[in-house]
Amino acid sequence: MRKETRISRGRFLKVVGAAGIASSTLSILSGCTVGTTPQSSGGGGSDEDELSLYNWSDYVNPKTTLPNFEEKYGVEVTQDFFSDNEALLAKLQAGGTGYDVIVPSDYMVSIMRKSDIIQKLDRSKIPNFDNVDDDFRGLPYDPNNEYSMPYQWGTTGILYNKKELGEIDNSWEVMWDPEYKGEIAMMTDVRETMGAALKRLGYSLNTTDSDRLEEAKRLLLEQKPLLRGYFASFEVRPLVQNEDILLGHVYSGDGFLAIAENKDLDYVIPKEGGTRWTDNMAIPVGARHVDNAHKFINYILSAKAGASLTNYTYYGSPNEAARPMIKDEILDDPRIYPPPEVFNRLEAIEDIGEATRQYERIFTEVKSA
Ligand code: N2P
Repeated sequence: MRKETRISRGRFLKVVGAAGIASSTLSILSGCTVGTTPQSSGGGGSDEDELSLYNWSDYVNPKTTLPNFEEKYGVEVTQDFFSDNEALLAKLQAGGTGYDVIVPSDYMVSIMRKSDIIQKLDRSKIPNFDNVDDDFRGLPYDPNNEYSMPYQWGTTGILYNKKELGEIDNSWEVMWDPEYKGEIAMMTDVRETMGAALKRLGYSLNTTDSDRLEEAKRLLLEQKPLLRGYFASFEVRPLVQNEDILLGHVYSGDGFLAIAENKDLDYVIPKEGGTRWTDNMAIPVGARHVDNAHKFINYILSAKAGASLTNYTYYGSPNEAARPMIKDEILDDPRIYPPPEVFNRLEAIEDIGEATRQYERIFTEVKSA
């Protein structure tokens, strides 16, 4: 059983593993911090020795990423989890989080820049930016990397039980198949689930066309009675892994973590296309440990930390220098590093401005229907 254990000031702060799903769910649902809250940093050690990270679940190598940073810099890291970009945004908008490093995806970096939620980076403190692959520099959401540095990238697709279903036709259609009623889970992530419906219809997942969005709504309403429910990706994973359901909509790494535990599962990127995303490290306005935040970002961009991340998470690395240390079985896996004909059918989620509200309204209506 995998475990993520961190020790802080001689105490176990938390254990994340099978049981940790519950604890990270609680943290997300209640908005509570697991471990020492950034606001209550008493108990020894100065503020300068701390770093508060707000991250996706299962997004560090539990053996190396945080422990090695803590040891190298003498900084104690507290990690909280969010379930999707919208939850991250809402938390930051509410203010007073004390987070020092957050990990928004591409379009969310753009939204956070426009809303003054993240601050400019001091690039002189991040020399390891030199390690970043050209393909991951200057992306449209932050053309000069003034506010963000890439963390990991991946895709969103379908985790399924191959033993029960055989090789499935790799199409979003399977998630609408009445034969699997009650055996399907979709993500609560608005842009991902609206995106899946739009892709199934053959549209861009960044469309702002109201008619197309209404069509996607009808498709999601048609699917809803077939679903076990809408869940965060890290909650879909155990449902499929433990064979409670047959088909789950997941971020690729959650799929591969499940496959590592259950060889009867597989992950596919639907032929109609889906999302490819890049997650990024950024420093919120109001962060209390800005210097440590820069140290952390620079550390993650080291070749060793970058490779160690990908060797655990099964997400792609934007770190070119890390490549020689990434396991061949990952680099050669077309489900992780898709070939151009698959990759080119994927789209990055973009900041679509005012139309965001329309996506949110429709998805709320679908969920409450
Ligand atoms: C990590 C989830 C990756 C985030 N488990 C998707 N953007």
